[in-house]
Amino acid sequence: MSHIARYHRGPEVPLPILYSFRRCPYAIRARLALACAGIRCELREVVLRDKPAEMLAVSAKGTVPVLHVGHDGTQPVAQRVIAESLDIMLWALQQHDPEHWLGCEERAMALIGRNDGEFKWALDRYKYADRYPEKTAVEYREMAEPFLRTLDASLQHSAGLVANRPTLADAAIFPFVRQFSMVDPVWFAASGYKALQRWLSDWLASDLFAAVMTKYPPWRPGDAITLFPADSR
Ligand SMILES: N[C@@H](CCC(=O)N[C@@H](CS)C(=O)NCC(=O)O)C(=O)O
Repeated sequence: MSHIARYHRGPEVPLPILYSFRRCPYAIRARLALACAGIRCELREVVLRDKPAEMLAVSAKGTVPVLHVGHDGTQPVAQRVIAESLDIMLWALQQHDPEHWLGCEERAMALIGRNDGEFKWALDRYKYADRYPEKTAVEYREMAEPFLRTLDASLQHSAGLVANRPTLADAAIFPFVRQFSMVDPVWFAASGYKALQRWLSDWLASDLFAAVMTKYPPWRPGDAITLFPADSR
């Protein structure tokens, strides 16, 4: 199979390589944007405790996702490594934004900042409370709740978190709310966050989410190319 693929915009450029980890919420948000934008990649599934040297060679910080654009090929394409999930989302959507996820970046980025800051902090401790014995899991969960209340209040009035449609904010935040809900699904289902529950269910049931959650074996050098999204041609 050739390394040369077509972007939706036409010119022949090398296929970007996406280093990814299926369950990582940052990688999920990046895959959502790439799939939404219709950008084909070569997907390399990473095992976090055994990161490929090829990934570390382009991004020494060692987090996933990493998108390596212009790594190879016959055309003179500028090398570019994008090693932050939000930057990958913006890069993808700036090329093609069929669902209009862009357009309210200021409000989206403010909410995503809270997600990646205070909410992620509390989520990690709620999920792994045994590693953070200063407080109980319930106390950590309570520390996550102001953010959930903000989300739920927005969703009571609109279809998306910052607009009356799903946007960058929804795609970027959904994987973290999913992770939160999975810590104690019974508690989450019984909670008062009804609008948030509906929103989460809709994302979980979406074709887009299904398309980005295909299971792949860990990548090893020399493997045949794995195309992402799986049904892209
Ligand atoms: N700010 C980064 C965070 C990415 C991140 O922390 N990913 C985790 C996996 S969910 C990771 O790669 N951790 C490195 C490790 O566990 O070794 C982003 O938005 O891409």
